[in-house]
Amino acid sequence: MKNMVSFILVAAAITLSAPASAQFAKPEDAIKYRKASLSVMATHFGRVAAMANGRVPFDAKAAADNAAIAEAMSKLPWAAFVEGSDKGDTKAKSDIWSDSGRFKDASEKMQGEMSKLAVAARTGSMDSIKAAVGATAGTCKACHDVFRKD
Ligand code: ASC
Repeated sequence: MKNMVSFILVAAAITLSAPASAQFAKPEDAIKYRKASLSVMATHFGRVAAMANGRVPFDAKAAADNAAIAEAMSKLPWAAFVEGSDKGDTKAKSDIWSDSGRFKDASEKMQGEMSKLAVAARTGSMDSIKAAVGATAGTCKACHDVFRKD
């Protein structure tokens, strides 16, 4: 039993620490994956933002549900910025790989603000949601300004 538990832990550690490139057969697959996860994130973030901006009536449950999905999605794109996926159907700038520390920092800022938005949405406070939507959108833009081609 102890051996079995050890085996499972070792297998999980190897899987989670496998190079990101090993999770995608081709660079195009990684590009598709990160675009898809960013697109789903933007869709659900946008639904919360629409409420915060008064374009859509406020619905506390919908805001919390959408923010939770956006938060989950915010964790996904980064493993798909694999080496060699700067070419192809992508607006990713090569700085993502040459200045990877700065890119990681930018991605972590966004994830942090998106998590705060999910917390704010669970409280149901429109003022907190508005502030968190603004802060989150700021982190999206900051990263796009530096790392995305027009
Ligand atoms: C969004 C979205 C982005 C950001 C950005 C913020 O809703 O899809 O990329 O906000 O426009 O400036």
